[in-house]
Amino acid sequence: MSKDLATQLIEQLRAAGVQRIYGIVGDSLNPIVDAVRKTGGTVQGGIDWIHVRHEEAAAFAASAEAQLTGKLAVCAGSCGPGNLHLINGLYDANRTGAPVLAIASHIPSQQIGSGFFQETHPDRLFSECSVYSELISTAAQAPRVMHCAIQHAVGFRGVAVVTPPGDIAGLEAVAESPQQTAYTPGRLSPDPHSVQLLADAINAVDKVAIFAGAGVQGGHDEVIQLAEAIGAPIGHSLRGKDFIQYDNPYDIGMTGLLGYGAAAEGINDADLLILLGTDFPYDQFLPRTRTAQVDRAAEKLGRRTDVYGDVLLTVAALIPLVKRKKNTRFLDQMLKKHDRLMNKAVGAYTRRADKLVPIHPEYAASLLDQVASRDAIFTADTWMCNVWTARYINPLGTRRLIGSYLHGSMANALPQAIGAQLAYPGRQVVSVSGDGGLVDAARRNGHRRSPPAAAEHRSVQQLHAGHGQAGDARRWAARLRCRRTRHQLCRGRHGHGFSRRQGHRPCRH
Ligand SMILES: Cc1ncc(C[n+]2csc(CCOP(=O)(O)OP(=O)(O)O)c2C)c(N)n1
Ligand SMILES: [Mg+2]
Repeated sequence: MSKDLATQLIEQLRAAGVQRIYGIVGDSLNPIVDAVRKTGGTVQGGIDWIHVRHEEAAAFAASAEAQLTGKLAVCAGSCGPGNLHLINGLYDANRTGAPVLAIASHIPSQQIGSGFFQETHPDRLFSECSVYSELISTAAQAPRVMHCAIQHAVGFRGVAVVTPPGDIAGLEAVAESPQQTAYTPGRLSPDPHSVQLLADAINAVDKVAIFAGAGVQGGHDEVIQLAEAIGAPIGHSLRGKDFIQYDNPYDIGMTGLLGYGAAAEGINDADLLILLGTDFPYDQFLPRTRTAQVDRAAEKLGRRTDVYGDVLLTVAALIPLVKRKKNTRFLDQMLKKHDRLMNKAVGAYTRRADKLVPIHPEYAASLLDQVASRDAIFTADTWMCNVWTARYINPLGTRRLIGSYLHGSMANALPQAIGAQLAYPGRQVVSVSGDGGLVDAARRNGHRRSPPAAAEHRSVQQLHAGHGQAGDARRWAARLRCRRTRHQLCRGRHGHGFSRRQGHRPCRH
């Protein structure tokens, strides 16, 4: 076969359905970049190269794409510092279970181990933030490594890293590529005995509460049905929000650092708390005993009345085994309390707030909820933007909200929004960025102040929360429907909160 190895590796990615690679071109990565160029881009059924100005943005964008589509997404960095810049975004992707493949190219193969210019050991470096990380040493080995990397990323839902030295990527391809089979994730059926034990535990007590995480995705109706049968209020984690908060008459909000509503009390007052598809890390917000857990990640089980299985299948198996609870006093109390708290604490920030100066970010977030489209994708920066989006954005079952929820990196929202917009060009994408996160993301994208979400990605809408100069939340909100605009609620150096003074950038339409 007369093609170079880089071309073969890129063909394998094409066969796996990859449409774009995020990264920065250069030195050891050039054979790969050239192979991408030769595909002619997506207009010719090939792969697009999406240029970023810092590889961390490449990893976050690929991660967002993978999280939203559930499919493999790819980023790349050249040897040494180039792929070191990927690492924060890759940690985030791996923790979040996003199937991302990173091409971390390497120094010339004959120099490995000599302390050469830019030398690192990517296969070792990335081992902690990946499910697979392998050095490519020969042309004969390469297609198998690429195949294994793809399978690991999609099968184990995490990051796979392949490390081709630049000279090896330029060698002639010598081995056939393994056949790329379509991968459809299956569901994990629970052991009936464990389900019976959980049903017994539920039947033995009066007050049961549910805490739902991202693992409830696809099981919304079954969880609601279970809650109805056993009179259980449902709290949720931030990652569970998209999949359980909508159309949920038993919703009592969130607990933990970003908590609101009656979830904290509901969880603590229950005789039994059932954790569904969540590995909520904050022990101090969970009761120490009286918990049961359902999860398909075996490594997260073992401390409770556990069931190893998919939430959907486990809950469906559980429903016929639980005795319907006639006494719904606990549920009624919690729902009433939740209602009161939502009105008093959460609602208070948005009532009669339209005249307040500076404009409250809660009010801006509530406007955003009203005017954003029904299938909008929101990305939120770590910390206060998480709080505001968690409280005021309604998922509706059709929207998506992602952030750096497990890794907690700042400056994630803008690059994630770029990945989301490229994956879904027809959907509205809104990045809700902190001023700190925005400046950080801006610097990485080579701008002195606020980034235009890169000229080529202007359809991303940005809501900036932060300091100083201003826009007007209502004007911004009214224009949100106007595509290709960027409006800043705030930007600058001094003071907190939103201001309605000077500096509003006019809509470019
Ligand atoms: C990469 C990184 N650096 C530092 C931190 C620590 N940190 C967490 S939130 C935060 C402030 C973020 O500021 P901003 O984006 O303006 O958010 P807000 O002020 O709205 O909370 C910092 C520095 C982090 N989580 N990640
Ligand atoms: Mg800030």
